[in-house]
Amino acid sequence: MKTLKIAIQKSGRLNEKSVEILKNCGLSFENYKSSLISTVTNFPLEILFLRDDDIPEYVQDGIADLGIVGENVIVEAGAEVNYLQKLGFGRCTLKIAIPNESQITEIAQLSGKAIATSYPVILEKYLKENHVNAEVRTISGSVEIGPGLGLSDAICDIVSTGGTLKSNGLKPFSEVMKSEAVLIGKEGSDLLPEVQELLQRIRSVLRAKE
Ligand code: PRT
Ligand code: ZN
Repeated sequence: MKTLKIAIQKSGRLNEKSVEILKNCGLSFENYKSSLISTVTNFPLEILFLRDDDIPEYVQDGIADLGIVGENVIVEAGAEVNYLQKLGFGRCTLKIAIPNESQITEIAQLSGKAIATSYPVILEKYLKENHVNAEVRTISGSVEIGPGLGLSDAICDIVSTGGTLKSNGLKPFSEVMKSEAVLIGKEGSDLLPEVQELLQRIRSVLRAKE
């Protein structure tokens, strides 16, 4: 039997639920915070613990056969991978938000404005589709403070409860994409019997939760 590799987030918002779904599939493995790789003792599988940003490429390049990561990260990376299964956790929405006092009411009014984001690829595509010519400012984190600092007129970031927007004096303006955690595979990996077996187990865990 081929030993598969699955890449999951090492720490962060998707780590706990990713570990949980694999354990619920009946897989036994140690989950030490310090380890970067863990061997499943009752299934031909190794688990790689990575930064979420690295997961789409690892799967595209076949370093891992499978991965669990947010759709937003896959689309931003432009990775060519197969979506095998939506997993129902890590749900969020990438939104454009503007300061509470902003007079902007229509998307066309974003033309000529600066928008701060950590998702330049997704944002550029959205602006293009909406025929908006705005300046995209890429920053790696704490995007929400951009408008307050005079760095940008708007932001494009992930929103879940909306609390972060609120506490930074911002309001949601438009929805760019919805996202949740998904199981991805290298193209063709779904043909492997071991992948089929794991996929079946994951689907029955998800069905039991419904
Ligand atoms: O270290 P590593 O690179 O692996 O992790 P990371 O820091 O890049 O990502 P992490 O762990 O923060 O998020 C992993 C994934 O969880 C994201 O790629 C999304 O798919 C998903 N997710 C779900 C979220 C959120 N909800 C979320 N609320 N990712 C980020 N946030 C942040 C958002 O950026 C904003 O700062 O939470 C804030 C907004 O939350 P609310 O509840 O105040 O609206
Ligand atoms: Zn990340």
